[in-house]
Amino acid sequence: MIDPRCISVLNSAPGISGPVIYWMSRDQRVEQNRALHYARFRAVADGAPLIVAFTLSPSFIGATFRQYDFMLRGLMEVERRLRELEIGFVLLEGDPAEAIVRFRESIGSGCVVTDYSPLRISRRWKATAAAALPVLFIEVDAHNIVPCLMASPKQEYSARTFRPKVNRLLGEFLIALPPVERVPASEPWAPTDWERVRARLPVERPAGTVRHPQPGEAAAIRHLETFIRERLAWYGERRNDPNADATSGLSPYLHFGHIWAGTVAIAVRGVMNVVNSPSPEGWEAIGVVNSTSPEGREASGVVNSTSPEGWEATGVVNSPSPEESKAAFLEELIVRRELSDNYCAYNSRYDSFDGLPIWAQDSLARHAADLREAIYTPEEFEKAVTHDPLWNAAQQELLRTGSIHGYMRMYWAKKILEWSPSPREAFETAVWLNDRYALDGRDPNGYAGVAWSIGGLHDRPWFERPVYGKIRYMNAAGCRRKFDVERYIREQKEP
Ligand code: FO1
Repeated sequence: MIDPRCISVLNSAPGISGPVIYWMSRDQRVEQNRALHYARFRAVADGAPLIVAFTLSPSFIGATFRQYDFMLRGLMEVERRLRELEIGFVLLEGDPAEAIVRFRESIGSGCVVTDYSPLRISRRWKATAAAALPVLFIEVDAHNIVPCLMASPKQEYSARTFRPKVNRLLGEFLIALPPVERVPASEPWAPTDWERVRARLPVERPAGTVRHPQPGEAAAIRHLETFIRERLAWYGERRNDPNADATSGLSPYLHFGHIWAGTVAIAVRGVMNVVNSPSPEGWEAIGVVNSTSPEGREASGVVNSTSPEGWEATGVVNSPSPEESKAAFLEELIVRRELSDNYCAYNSRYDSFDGLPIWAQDSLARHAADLREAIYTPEEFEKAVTHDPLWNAAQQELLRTGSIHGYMRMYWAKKILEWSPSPREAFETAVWLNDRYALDGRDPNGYAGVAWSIGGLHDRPWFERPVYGKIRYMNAAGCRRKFDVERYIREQKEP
């Protein structure tokens, strides 16, 4: 059974007998999906069929064909897997709230279950559906490890305040679910015509080819296995080197829910030996994540990190051991990622300059009129035509691959602050480009990342300087000290 602390009731209508619908949105997978498990439990208890419905919205926060393509190919796998379990799958087009209400009526469903997202658009869909559904409507946090609303009842100030809250509950929620079994009462459903769905998608298809990872649940697991086998041991040492290929690359899979963060955490925590480990004996000491608490690492000065994996600024590492690599990765996977959900859940202006901490807004406003070394329009940023080859390389990486290496993402965002007419416009440009081109854009992690880089979110005031005010500064010299900048620039031009 699913822990009731993962569950919220969204309306006051009764659950009645009839098919159960799982309205899938954020967690687009079959295994390790608490919402699907809960819906299945209700269906089996009632002797009723279970149908998974995905409502395909004609627009989603600036997403273009590259994100829809990744998502739809993942959903094809969901449909295939569900068919093997004799669970129905249906793709509904049009306005999501209206579509789900109509569909429920058409099959006489007695209960609708959905997954959790803190984003406004998802909340709006659910609020509209909750008002119109005449049957019980339930939300299950299938995305976070510790359910977002359970981890904390308020917006957290920083990782330092959030970490103990998550760590206290981690043992109670980091639990693998059993594999999904057939639902006896379910009937076969007509297969989705994916080609027709793709052809009709009314979304923009910006020019340029995208080389991105294979989508879907199976690919996500393979990606995780490769990361653990080949890169995890080097993560602490090399994650800030964009030429080193040491980061997990799991972000798009986590965004679309092709994999549960808990699956990743359990696998990483369980690693006792790693191929290519710099010191294999080091792995023998690895226990649970709490055994090397991030507080301990910060106190000892080994890791001085302050942001999610994708937006890391100052990961300072003195030849970390594989054990420290693992703890550093888990800190980002669990604490920093779930802190982003906390930000979006409790700050309705998460994607705007107005959502930033007041000290940061005030400080940036005081420096809004400072002389800039250059000023670019959003379109110039988009086309990667600034005076700085390093910045252009990061933007080229985004255009080509749908992602920017974690360390460079920060440089990318901070220079947008430096070269925009105002901090507010900088924030809007960074969010626009990230939403439009990043495979994992439109995610709480992306909004928190931009807010961290440009607006001091979850950070502290630093020394005052032009344009940045008290926002943490970053420059190309810092990049040069960390990695071979010329090589990175070259490789973005000739991938
Ligand atoms: N969720 C849906 O339920 N329907 C959609 O049509 C849809 C499109 C979409 C496009 C790009 C993207 O990045 C996400 C999209 N999502 C969609 C949802 C997404 O999985 C998450 O719910 C949110 O991004 C929250 O993190």
